Amino acid sequence: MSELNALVRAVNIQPVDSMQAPISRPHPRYLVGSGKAQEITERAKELEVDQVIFDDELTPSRQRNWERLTGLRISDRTEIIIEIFRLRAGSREADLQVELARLEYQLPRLHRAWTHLSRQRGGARGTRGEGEQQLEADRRIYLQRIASVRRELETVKTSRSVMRKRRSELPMPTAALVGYTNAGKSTLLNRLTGAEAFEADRLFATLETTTRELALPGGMRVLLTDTVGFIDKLPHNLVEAFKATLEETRTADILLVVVDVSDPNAANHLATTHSVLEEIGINDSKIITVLNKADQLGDRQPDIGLLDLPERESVLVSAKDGEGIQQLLDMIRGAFSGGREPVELKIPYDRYDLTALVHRTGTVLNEEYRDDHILLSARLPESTSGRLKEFTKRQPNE
Ligand SMILES: Nc1nc2c(ncn2[C@@H]2O[C@H](COP(=O)(O)OP(=O)(O)OP(=O)(O)O)[C@@H](O)[C@H]2O)c(=O)[nH]1
Ligand SMILES: [Mg+2]
Repeated sequence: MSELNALVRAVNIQPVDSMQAPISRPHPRYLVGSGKAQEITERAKELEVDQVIFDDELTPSRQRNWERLTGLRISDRTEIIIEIFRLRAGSREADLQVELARLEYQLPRLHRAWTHLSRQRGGARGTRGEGEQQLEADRRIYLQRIASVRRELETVKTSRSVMRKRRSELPMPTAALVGYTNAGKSTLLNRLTGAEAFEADRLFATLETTTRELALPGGMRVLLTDTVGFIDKLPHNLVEAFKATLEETRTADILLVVVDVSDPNAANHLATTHSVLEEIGINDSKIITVLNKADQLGDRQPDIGLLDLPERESVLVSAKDGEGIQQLLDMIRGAFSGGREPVELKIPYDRYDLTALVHRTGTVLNEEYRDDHILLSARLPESTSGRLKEFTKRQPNE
């Protein structure tokens, strides 16, 4: 509830009261049972509110039912999150992505206006009412707009991938900062690279990705990208819409998953982050879990659930006062350099793209162009050797 409160405030709505209702079985009409619905309605009338906001997503028909019941404006968490994104968007691409999510959210909810209209005008008998024709016209307009936003996004995306391609031709390994909103990703980027990414104590401060060069101990240079934050119940169409932006995350060699360790919900935030990563198709990247805001822990110990992550390295840091930063840098370096035995790779020509990955992330010791494959001998970081398992000729020490 405190998170919903923060979300609502972020769109300049003043919350006056909150109520919780157990949902054992989602009620078809109101989500909650009709007794509870009545109770909520009475409370809303009593407090003379303008709007009722649900933390769970309401189906279009439930939303309509609620509007009929209360005569008030009814929103849900999804609508609020989309609105925050709309307010924050600062580039053409982000604008378009949010617009797409917003149109898709509204499309099935267009009846609202129609219901209104047909009630006002008494509807039509037998023939199709004006309201219904209006609804059809509205839907057509929405669909056309959705199509044109998609087209424009494609164009923006193409130029972005050209840019990324150009960048990936540079022999630079990449890392990305991901995690729950407000975890401190931008602050960490600034701390690590001396960048000046926008950081603020507010939800979804960052909607654009920022990439900076990071010098690791020992001289290796990597590109570090800051990304948009995640949140519990992140609207699916926003995830879809932001896939292009999150592409940076998918192509990163390692992920720094940042979590605010001082937040009582840290473990949930981490779980949400991992499920969003999965949703955008990332499940085999090398991950370092960064437990940030250590300075705010005081005497408390970090949640043991956060530290006990199988096969995942974690480090306790404070982006604010610098604690643990050196250790984090060493870990990043370790993840990239590996320093292990060289592996032999047999890469078929139709997977030529993979040789770029090897060059980018590892040290190539030998490269031969055979008749039907490329033979590579290289020292690779774990992240890359994992991805190339099926092309490994022989594992060291086997
Ligand atoms: N005490 C303390 N505060 C921190 C630390 N790191 C970040 N913060 C604060 O946490 C707030 C959020 O930081 P950001 O860096 O904007 O968080 P973010 O993860 O980029 O958030 P989004 O862009 O919304 O996803 C800011 O007020 C920071 O000053 C830290 O180590 N300690
Ligand atoms: Mg940020």
